[in-house]
Amino acid sequence: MSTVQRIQFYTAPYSPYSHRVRLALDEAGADYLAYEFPNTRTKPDWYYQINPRGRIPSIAYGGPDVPPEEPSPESAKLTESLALIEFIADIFPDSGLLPKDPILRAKARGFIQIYDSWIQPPYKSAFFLGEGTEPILQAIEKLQAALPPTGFAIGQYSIADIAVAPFFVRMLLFLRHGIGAYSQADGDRLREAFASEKFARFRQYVQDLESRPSFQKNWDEAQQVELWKSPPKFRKE
Ligand SMILES: N[C@@H](CCC(=O)N[C@@H](CS)C(=O)NCC(=O)O)C(=O)O
Repeated sequence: MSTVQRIQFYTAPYSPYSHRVRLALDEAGADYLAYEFPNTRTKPDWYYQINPRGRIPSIAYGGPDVPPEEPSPESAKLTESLALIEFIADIFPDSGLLPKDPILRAKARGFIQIYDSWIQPPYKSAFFLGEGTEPILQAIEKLQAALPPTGFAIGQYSIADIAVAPFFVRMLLFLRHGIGAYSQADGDRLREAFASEKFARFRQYVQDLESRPSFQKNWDEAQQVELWKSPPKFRKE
């Protein structure tokens, strides 16, 4: 089996996509170096050598011990949070983040696909664009139906839970603090719905995600509220 090489992780505290990777690294017990960008969307020129799209997260994997701002041509430049969490599961096979059983692997990937295809678009529309909240409620009902009666998405904690946790915990945080582009009436409707019996399974699932030690280690509610109070991408009416 190959030995794990140097992991230089590029991240920022506001970023839910980066949060996925941080959770995977900590769940796997990885040794890694983290470079934290401040809460700005602009990236320095050197960063485009690592991710030509200028997005976070990314990982420079392997190569010599260099400063994070001077990436070596010898490291592999890896991007896209879902690819990164699978990569971490691959290099730490004993972490169980991606089980060996092909059926469970397919279930984990399927759950992530449900999130990406069904939840992410109405979440963005409701919270970032203020385009109404009914579609996100319908989508979360579908996701609830994909969950087992108790516990994590595929039974054991896996990349499926890691992929959704940063988004669901932020979603409920935003609602508690009135953060987002939705109208007052839509916010009230969402809060009422999520507090109802119909969404009890979803609430429990998010609570389980949040209770995970790796999540607790990487979550500061007050900091998140501060970071998200007026991010440039929220379009308030
Ligand atoms: N599909 C990418 C999305 C990454 C992404 O959009 N990251 C945000 C931070 S959460 C970013 O870098 N935004 C910079 C920008 O908006 O210019 C992934 O899964 O890694």
